[in-house]
Amino acid sequence: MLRVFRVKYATWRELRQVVGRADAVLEVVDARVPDITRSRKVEKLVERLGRSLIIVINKCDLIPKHVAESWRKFFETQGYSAVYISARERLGTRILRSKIRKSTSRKPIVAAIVGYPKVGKSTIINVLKGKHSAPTSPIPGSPGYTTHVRTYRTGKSLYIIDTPGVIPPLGENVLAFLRGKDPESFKDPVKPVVEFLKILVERFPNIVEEVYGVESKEPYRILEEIALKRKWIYKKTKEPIIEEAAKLIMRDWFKEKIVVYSTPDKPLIKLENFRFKFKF
Ligand SMILES: Nc1nc2c(ncn2[C@@H]2O[C@H](COP(=O)(O)OP(=O)(O)O)[C@@H](O)[C@H]2O)c(=O)[nH]1
Ligand SMILES: [Mg+2]
Repeated sequence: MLRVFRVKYATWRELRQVVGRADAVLEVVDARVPDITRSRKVEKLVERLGRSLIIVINKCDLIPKHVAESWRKFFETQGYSAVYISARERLGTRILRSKIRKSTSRKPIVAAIVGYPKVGKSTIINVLKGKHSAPTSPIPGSPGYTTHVRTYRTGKSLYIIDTPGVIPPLGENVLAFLRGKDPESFKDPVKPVVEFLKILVERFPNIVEEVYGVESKEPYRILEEIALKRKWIYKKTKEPIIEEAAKLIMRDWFKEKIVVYSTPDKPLIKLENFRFKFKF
């Protein structure tokens, strides 16, 4: 099959530029899997460039409040400033603004948003921009700076860089999937989803049946049944197209049809094991 469309992710160079232009960097993570959607590499980059970092745990409407609270504490004990919000429901955004203000003594403050794809970066930029913001360019305090990057003045002494820094999700495994890699960009979408289904079946035995009406507890069988139900079948062989079922599950995770979550004590995926297993 000819692939006509591929999502092009920002490069690390672009990410460094965005971070370099900011005083405060908001690292947005998905509240369901903050451990998986944070990036140590970005955190180190922000530190190295001497910017202040705020971890923004977004989509908190999807998890219990005490779990959001425990994640905030977890990040704070690691020495990071953290805040939990729901950009979609406009919850926690006042606290976020005040965190940004307190993060640096510089005035005005320029804030940048970074994170993996689909964590809610654009939604947060829009919320922070608000209704009454006005576009301003170039970035204050950088005379003669002429680029396409726009900042928005949002309230007193706070500017938001309009372009988010996108962290490229690498690899072909379940982490790449949860980090928002485009389903069409996987060479083989089945493997990462099988890894994911193994975790679901083990930890949340009813969820696959609830979401897909499929009773099997065996990942490949689950994919087959999902494909068969939707009549995704190879014409010649009559075999189910499990790649399509796998991509559906990837999309459904981001459509929030599947809601499970990590806690600091009980991560959805043990990252240590993963690094070892997949050698990265
Ligand atoms: N449940 C929930 N979904 C959100 C929230 N913020 C953003 N989203 C959704 O997450 C998806 C990706 O958001 P977007 O802002 O485009 O993410 P980006 O790729 O990081 O810019 C969209 O479907 C949003 O509606 C939130 O606070 N809660
Ligand atoms: Mg976006």
